[in-house]
Amino acid sequence: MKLQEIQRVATITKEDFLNDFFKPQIPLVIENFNDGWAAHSKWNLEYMRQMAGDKIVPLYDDRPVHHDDGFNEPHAKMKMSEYIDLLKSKPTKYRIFLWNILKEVPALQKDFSIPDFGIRILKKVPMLFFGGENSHTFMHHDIDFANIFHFHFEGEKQCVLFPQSENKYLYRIPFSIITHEGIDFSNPNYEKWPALIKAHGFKTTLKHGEVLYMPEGYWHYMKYLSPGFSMSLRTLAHNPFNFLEAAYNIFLMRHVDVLMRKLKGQKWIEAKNKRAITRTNRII
Ligand SMILES: O=C(O)CCC(=O)C(=O)O
Ligand SMILES: [Fe+2]
Repeated sequence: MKLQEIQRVATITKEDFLNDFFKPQIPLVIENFNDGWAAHSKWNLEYMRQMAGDKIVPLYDDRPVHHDDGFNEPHAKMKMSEYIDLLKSKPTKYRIFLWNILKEVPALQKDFSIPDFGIRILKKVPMLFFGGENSHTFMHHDIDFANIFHFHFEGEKQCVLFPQSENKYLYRIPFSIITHEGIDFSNPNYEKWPALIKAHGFKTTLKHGEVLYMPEGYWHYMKYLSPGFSMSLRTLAHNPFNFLEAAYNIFLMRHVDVLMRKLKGQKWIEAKNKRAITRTNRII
């Protein structure tokens, strides 16, 4: 893989963001984004314990997909305060994924406002993600091909991104939005995954207070180097082809996959994993 460092700016105007990053769909890190957000100084794991300690949170680890798993079904549950103790005491695979702030902890809304980057950010879906040291999310792209603004708090997070143009090298799983789960994108084994050598992507390490802009449909792998959390804000896909692809994913692809899991069970998962390998290796 050839990974280029994502461009960084201290701050950026709306015009420059639109012209230099949104229109050409280039990722960016804004280091000192601060719209007067209280979140900037307040948000850390201890504050989350105060605000949401008694909430029961859904947790995900990195176990491979199993046909019995529903779409985004959690692997464990515990109280937020216990989860934060766990994060702080030792490395853990458990992550919180797509936790809607408005639904779960509405009081957190007063700590941030929806920023104006010149594109319309959806107000109802600010999502939180938490992870322990060394936990990671599978390489995936979001099902809705959104533009994503990913605000990071506490700790450090390693990010590896690929545009959709690299799909053919990534061992994509059919009828899904992930790549083959056997790949470690923080240290890939090229003997096992030779096509990855040809993939061109981006990388960065996010620190507290930084915002990562991910263009539409960008693949992302994220590894928490230390315990921390992030909030993602999103816009609808602007490119009409991406918008159509999103609609196909949401209204058809997802349901076909669920149906086939029911009909064929684990064989369906195995067949998809195999197909990811044969169709990718064929092109090299
Ligand atoms: O940081 C994570 O755990 C995943 C973030 C993510 O996938 C997203 O913001 O879309
Ligand atoms: Fe994502």
